[in-house]
Amino acid sequence: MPTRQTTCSRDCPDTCSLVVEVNEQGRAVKLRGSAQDPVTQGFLCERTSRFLDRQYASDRFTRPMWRPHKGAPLEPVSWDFALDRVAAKMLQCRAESGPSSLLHYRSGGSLGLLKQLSDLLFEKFGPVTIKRGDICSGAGEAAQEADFGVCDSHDHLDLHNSRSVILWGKNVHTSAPHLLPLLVQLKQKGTRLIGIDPVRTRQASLVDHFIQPRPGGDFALAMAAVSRLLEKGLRRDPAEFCDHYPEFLEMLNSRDDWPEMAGVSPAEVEILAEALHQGPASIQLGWGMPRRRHGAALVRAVDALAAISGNLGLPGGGVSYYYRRRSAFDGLEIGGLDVAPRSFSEPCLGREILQADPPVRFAWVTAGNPVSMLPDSQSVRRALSGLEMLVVVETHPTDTTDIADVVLPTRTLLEDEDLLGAYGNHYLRSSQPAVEAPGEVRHELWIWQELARRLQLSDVLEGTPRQWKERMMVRLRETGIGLEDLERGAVRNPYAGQVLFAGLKFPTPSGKMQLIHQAPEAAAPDPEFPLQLAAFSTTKAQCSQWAVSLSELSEARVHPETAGALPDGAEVSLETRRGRMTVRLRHDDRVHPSLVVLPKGRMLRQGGCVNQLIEARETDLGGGANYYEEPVRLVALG
Ligand SMILES: Nc1nc2c(c(=O)[nH]1)N[C@H]1C(S)=C(S)[C@@H](COP(=O)(O)OP(=O)(O)OC[C@H]3O[C@@H](n4cnc5c(=O)[nH]c(N)nc54)[C@H](O)[C@@H]3O)O[C@H]1N2
Ligand SMILES: Nc1nc2c(c(=O)[nH]1)N[C@H]1C(S)=C(S)[C@@H](COP(=O)(O)OP(=O)(O)OC[C@H]3O[C@@H](n4cnc5c(=O)[nH]c(N)nc54)[C@H](O)[C@@H]3O)O[C@H]1N2
Ligand code: SF4
Ligand SMILES: [Mo]
Repeated sequence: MPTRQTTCSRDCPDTCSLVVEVNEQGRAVKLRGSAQDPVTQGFLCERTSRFLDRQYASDRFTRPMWRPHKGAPLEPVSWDFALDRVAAKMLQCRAESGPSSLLHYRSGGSLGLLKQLSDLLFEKFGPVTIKRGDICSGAGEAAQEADFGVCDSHDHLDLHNSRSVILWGKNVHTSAPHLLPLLVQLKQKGTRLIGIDPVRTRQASLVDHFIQPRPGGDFALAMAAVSRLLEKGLRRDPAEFCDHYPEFLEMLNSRDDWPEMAGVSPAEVEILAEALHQGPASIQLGWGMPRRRHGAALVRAVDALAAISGNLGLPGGGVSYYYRRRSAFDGLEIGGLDVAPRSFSEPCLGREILQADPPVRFAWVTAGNPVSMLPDSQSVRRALSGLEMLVVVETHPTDTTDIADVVLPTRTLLEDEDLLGAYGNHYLRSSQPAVEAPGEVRHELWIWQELARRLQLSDVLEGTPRQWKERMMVRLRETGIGLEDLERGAVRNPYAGQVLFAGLKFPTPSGKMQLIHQAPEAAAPDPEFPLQLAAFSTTKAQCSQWAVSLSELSEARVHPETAGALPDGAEVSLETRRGRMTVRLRHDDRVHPSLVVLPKGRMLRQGGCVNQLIEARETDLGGGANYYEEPVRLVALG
């Protein structure tokens, strides 16, 4: 059967090269991972292995849809009908209330580089109101930028130089599966693997040592390990390459109960400290861990631990969190927050729209499902429902399209044409259509160009997708890499080094690493809601895009001790200060006793969404969302 090659554009660190088997009718019949791609290595994750069910789902949007009035069902209309009305409303809002009365919201439904052109159009039209911060990795990125001056990672193959690899809050089996073969290989050759997670994930059976701190206990764990390292003796004086070392020591010495605070034993601290002391040790930080109130402080504490233990700037070391996936491509001239007349905190989007003065009248949402995925779903729903016009560019129905006035159908990852960097490796890839889009589905660039024409901005986005890809390849061409090379397969980013901060030089104003020197305040316990609610990724879903049919109720996993008299399988009420939701209880002794774990991604339209229970709050830095520490209680259904 003929095959076509493209790239998975989902919000996932791996960015796999896909091989699509296409039959004579032009229908994709099988998806495989490319064996030629050094990261993909011939296999796909569970959710994309099942993507053909989603690709050919009967509820796929294949025509523009229009809601004649609020509450009415969506009706199919022509592109001209839909875009004429959208453009007229945009011009009206700008003329009557200024550009800040329009909101542009783009999330991570596709990580294609061309998706930024939507930002460009809305900036040229306005600039309009945009989001500020980042619910996904905002806190972690801001933490590393504060410490190192940049948030980037060692090459993943540099792990071959590590004596120990510490998987800190990183659920590789679920959210970065293509790192697994490398970890297995490293283990076989004797690299020591350590996992740190409040949930004993499948990783516990892979690693040599699994440490299960209390959720958010990572700051204290890092401090406990630094204390132990100081007792062992340091290889190099941190003051030579770090600012604020005396203040850091003062903070460290302000208490002596760090292991108890972290909820770990001195023996576990010793395992961690010894691995770092021997070095080289690489810390692989998960993207999830910093999604809590003091998320950035946790990352900064881990960065400090790596610095003081002598594991920065050398092969096999480093704290790898996010790979700068756009860095090799030429950027677009977008001013972003510098020019936006107004920005709303992404985690608090619902409340910010509801309180906006002057009010928001129009919103354009693309590549996201904010009603289900942002904290406090109900306020997001109320805020977006109350606008004069909500336009959503989508492939499939969501909680957000359920309240949209206009839905514009766009291509799936098998139909798309774009460029991709990865946030879990240093490879660059291209996507090109493996199958034709059905019905009246259009590439997003076509949608923006048609809109631009109606807004008298035709010149802003001129060009085909391929021409735009070429425009982003100028710097790469200078190194001899062309678009044709990316279309043939993954190419390593020639601008990314193997190792960061060689010679212990940091791109900070002083040239030194910045040590955190203020401990976060512990949250006051909430006796009425004594547990913490968190919803983590599962292998069955990509955020709100499920690959399996869902059971009637969401499952809440709790430690049997925590469940007490509530039996396994019982229907219980999960209650926070924001609301309540009926869930099925599952006893699971791998979950830390203070946690209630739900799957991330279920929608309101699927019988309940965890984010309806989660308050909208920002993290300490970077405008992240505090998703993982919502005070909660379990109540028997009477
Ligand atoms: N299958 C699947 N894969 C995905 C996604 C998906 O929805 N499904 N989502 C994608 C997205 S959007 C992203 S951002 C990435 C990353 O996706 P994330 O879901 O952010 O995954 P992880 O980085 O593995 O972070 C989650 C891990 O952090 C642990 N954790 C939580 N709190 C703490 C803590 O306080 N301390 C420590 N040490 N650990 C903690 C959790 O128990 C869990 O094992 O993955 C992508 N991959
Ligand atoms: N409780 C809780 N909530 C969380 C998290 C958590 O851990 N716990 N994780 C958070 C994280 S890390 C993230 S990144 C966010 C993710 O939140 P979102 O980015 O909103 O993620 P999705 O639910 O995947 O929604 C993306 C939508 O884009 C659509 N789409 C796919 N391809 C395209 C395309 O090419 N163009 C357009 N226009 N649309 C496309 C998909 O059909 C899908 O409906 O959720 C956050 N929400
Ligand atoms: S979602 Fe991630 S692991 Fe799955 S195919 Fe896409 S890039 Fe690969
Ligand atoms: Mo994310």
